[in-house]
Amino acid sequence: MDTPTLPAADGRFALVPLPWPEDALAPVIDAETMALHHGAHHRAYVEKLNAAIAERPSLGGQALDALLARARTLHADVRTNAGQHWNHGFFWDSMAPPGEGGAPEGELLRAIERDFGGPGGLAEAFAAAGAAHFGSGWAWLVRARNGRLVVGTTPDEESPLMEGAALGGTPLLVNDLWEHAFYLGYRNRKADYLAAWWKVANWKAAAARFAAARRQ
Ligand code: MN3
Repeated sequence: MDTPTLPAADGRFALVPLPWPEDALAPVIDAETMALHHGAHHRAYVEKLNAAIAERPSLGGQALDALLARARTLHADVRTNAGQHWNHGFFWDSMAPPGEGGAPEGELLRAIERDFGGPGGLAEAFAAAGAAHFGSGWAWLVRARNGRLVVGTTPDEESPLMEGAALGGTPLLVNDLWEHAFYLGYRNRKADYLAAWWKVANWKAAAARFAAARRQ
């Protein structure tokens, strides 16, 4: 389901195609934003990551999550681009065309009711966390190591998988808070983007991630 994190046989990471057409998330996210976000921004992170790793042969062939797990030891060129590559792959896989992402159900719904009072409370907490985050970053729904669901944000390229991250656990969903994610469609109206984003949340993917984390 989620984007593979291993480099290809030639040792290079690849830009994986979007899981749906560029216009599939409209009107929540327009096709031009998606084309630029994936084809220019994400592509540049992958190219810079490959260039940074090519300069450091000892890192060659390592999986992306293995790199993130030792983020503190990495040169900034590797860390920032590895983080951005992983986060963007996870972001694409956190979204589905409106009406196709399903809704929280089963064990995941029960956990959302327990920790947020219900899906409405979760949406509110998620949007509030994103709105309160100053500057570039990411808003996450995470299953913490104690089994609770937690909403929080990370700055820049940071993810819950990174060594030393302020927010730890198993990511279930992520939204991109960088302006390039919403500025063409929403301009300065970040709160509108955060509210609309729930129409494209991929609850089927979140449920699969939640079930896998509970089995560990
Ligand atoms: Mn982005």
